[in-house]
Amino acid sequence: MAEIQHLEATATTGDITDVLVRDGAVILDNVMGSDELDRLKAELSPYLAQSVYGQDEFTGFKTQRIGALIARSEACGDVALHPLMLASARQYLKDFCDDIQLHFTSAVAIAPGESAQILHRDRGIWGGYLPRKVEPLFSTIWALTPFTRDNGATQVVPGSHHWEKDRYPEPHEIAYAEMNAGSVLCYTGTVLHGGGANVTADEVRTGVFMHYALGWLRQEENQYLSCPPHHASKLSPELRALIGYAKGGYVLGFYSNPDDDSMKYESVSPEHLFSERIERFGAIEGAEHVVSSSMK
Ligand SMILES: O=C(O)CCC(=O)C(=O)O
Ligand SMILES: [Fe+2]
Repeated sequence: MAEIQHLEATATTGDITDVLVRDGAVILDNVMGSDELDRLKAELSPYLAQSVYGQDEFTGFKTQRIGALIARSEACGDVALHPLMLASARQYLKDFCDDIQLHFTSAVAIAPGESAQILHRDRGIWGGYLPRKVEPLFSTIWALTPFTRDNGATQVVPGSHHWEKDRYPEPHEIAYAEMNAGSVLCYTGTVLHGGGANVTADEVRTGVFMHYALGWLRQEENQYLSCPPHHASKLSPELRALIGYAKGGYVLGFYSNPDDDSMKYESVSPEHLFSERIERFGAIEGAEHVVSSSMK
């Protein structure tokens, strides 16, 4: 029977990325304490109390999914900025980008009677155009409730990020992300996985998803609409930059303010929207550098 390796919460970035390189998934046990869990549950429960179920087999007819977590929940902002997860995401994706961005936020609650989600690779959202040698994602699922094989723990196929595209796993190659509330599953965009079936009578399995992607890719959840500027203005500069209100390269992601007739905000970083003057990619290292990147 396949298994996902568990590490202690004291694991280092190197420990985490080593297992990810080998297996495509790893669980960190008991990272969050009960106070943090209570805060997350309190902030998310008003939304989860409404019945917004999936509308197809993939999203699950007995599965609730709510997004816009950065605008809706301060505690989720702290989860997104979790230092060990952020550092591990940056380390894991460093060969493919100058920096990462928050790509997707969701609370996913799988209710009794839900069937197993089809196994998939999350990188499929880009339609298969990304070369396989580019790993686009470092994803996390934080357990708000215990995850058990019976209540819908995520199915993961360790090692399948190295497989040929059309190889499908045998049942014994599928592992289940069983973990305590407060633990976190980290997995890559290329490993096969899917939500589990919930065969319990009365347990709902709830996870908070924070996915990080290469800074130059289109985000799965449109952060500028899920967290528009009047919400983003309440966030820390670091969180704002992480969700996309910052440039990702010399001319990547600039904006011009259409309402500013003084033309002061022409082709500037989104940070200017919030009166910040951080221009990480403001100056070029030299025209040669820009030209050589364009030739790669
Ligand atoms: O709910 C889960 O455990 C996984 C869901 C998933 O992989 C997805 O919706 O892409
Ligand atoms: Fe998925």
